[in-house]
Amino acid sequence: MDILKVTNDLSIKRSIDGGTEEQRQTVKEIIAAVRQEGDQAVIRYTQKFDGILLDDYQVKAAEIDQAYKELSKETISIIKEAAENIRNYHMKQLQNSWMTTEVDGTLLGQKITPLDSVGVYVPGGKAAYPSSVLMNVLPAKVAGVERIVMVSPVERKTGKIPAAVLVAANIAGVTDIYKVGGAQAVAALAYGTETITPVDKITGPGNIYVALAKREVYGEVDIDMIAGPSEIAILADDSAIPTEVAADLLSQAEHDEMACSILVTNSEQLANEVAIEVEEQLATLPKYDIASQSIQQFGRIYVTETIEESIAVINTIAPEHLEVLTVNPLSLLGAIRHAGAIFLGRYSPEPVGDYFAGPNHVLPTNGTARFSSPLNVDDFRKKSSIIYYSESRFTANAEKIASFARLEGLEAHARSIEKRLQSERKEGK
Ligand code: HSO
Ligand code: ZN
Repeated sequence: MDILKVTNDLSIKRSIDGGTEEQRQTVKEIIAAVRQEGDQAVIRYTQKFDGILLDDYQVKAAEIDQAYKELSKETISIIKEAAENIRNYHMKQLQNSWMTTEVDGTLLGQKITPLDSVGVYVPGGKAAYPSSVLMNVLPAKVAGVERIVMVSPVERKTGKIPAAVLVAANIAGVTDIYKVGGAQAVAALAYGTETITPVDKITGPGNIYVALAKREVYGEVDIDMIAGPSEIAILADDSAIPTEVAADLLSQAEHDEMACSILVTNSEQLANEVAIEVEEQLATLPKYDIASQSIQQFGRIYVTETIEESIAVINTIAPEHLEVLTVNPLSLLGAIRHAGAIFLGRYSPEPVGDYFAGPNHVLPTNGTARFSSPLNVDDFRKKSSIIYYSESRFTANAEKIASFARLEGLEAHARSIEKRLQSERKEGK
C-alpha cells in the first residue's frame, strides 16, 4: 500500500458504471417485453440468462420450511438476534404525524403514510447476502409497509435461492418471494405480471442490468440510490494497533475489486507499520484476488501533520464507512461532518455494523455522504401536508392571497379566493 502526501485531489470517485449502449438497449427491450407479455417474458428471459425454466416462480411455504432445515439452530438464532437489533434501531427513527392548532381554529400539519408496497432486489451469486435482506426489508417493515416482496435469481447449480437468504427474508417479514432476477425482475416489480402485483418502490443492489433497469423504471416507481463499490476510511493516531487497522482495511477490500480502503493518520510510524501488515494479512485471505486488486488500485495511506488535518481529509473524502481509532474517538465526533456511518473506537470495527449493531449497512458511497443518508425508515414513508383554515383566518388573509395570485397573472386563483368572501357570496356570484 502506498503512503501518500495529502494533495488537492483526494477524490476516490470510481465512475459508477453507466453501461454500454448495447446493455442499455437490451434492458429497454426486456422492460418493454415484460410490460407487454407479463409472465411469459419473465420466464423466457430467465431461461435465456439464468439457464433455468420456471413455470411457477413464486416461492412456496414448503421451500421456506426446507431452508430453515438446511441452517443450524445457531445460525437461525444469530440472524434473529441481528434482525431484532436492526428493528429496534430503526424504530427510533419513526417520526409522528403532527398538527398545530391556532386559537382561531386553524389547523396545520403533516400526515405520515407508509408506502403501500415495496420490492427488494437481492442479487444472486457472490453478493447474495442475508444481512442485506435484513437491512432492506426491516426499515420498510418498521415504516409500516404492508406488502414487501423480494425477488432474487436462483443459483444455477441448485435451482434455488440460498437458504440463508430465504430464512432472513422470512424472519424480516417479507410477504412474497419470487425466483427471478435481472432486468426482467425489476420490470415485473415496476409494471406487474400475472404473478407479481406491481410495487411502489424498488430497493436493493444488483449488477449493471439491474442498475440500468432501476434507472429506466424510475418515475413509474421510486428507487433507492444506485450504490457504488464499498469503501472504508480509517482515521487513526499513534494509539491505533496496526494489525487491527490493516484487518479493517481489508474487510472492505474483499467486497469488490473496485472497493476502496483508506487510512488517514498523523502518525508516520503507524502508516509504515500498517502498509507492511496489509501485505502480510492479504496473502492469507481466501478472497486474495479481489482484495489485492482493490488494495493495489484503490488502497491509500495519507499522513498528515496533525489530527485536525486528518479530519479535514476525511471530510473531503466523505467516506461510506469511517472508523475512528484515536485516543478519544468521541471527542472528534463534533468535527466529523461527512461519512455514511461512523464507527468509534477499537471495539466497533466495521463488520459490527455490517451485521449486528442495528444501524443500516446500505450507505451513501462515492462521496455522496456529503448530501445523503443511510437507508432509513423515511425512505419507505411519505408525508402529506394538512391545511384546515378557519373562516376568520381566511377572511383576514383573502385579499393578500388574491393579490399574490394576480402578481403571478393567475386570475382564476384570485377568484377562487374571492368567491368565498362574504361580499361576493351575498351578490350570489
Ligand atoms: N459492507 C457492505 C455490506 C455488507 N458487508 C454485507 C457484509 N455483508 C456495504 O456496506
Ligand atoms: Zn461489508
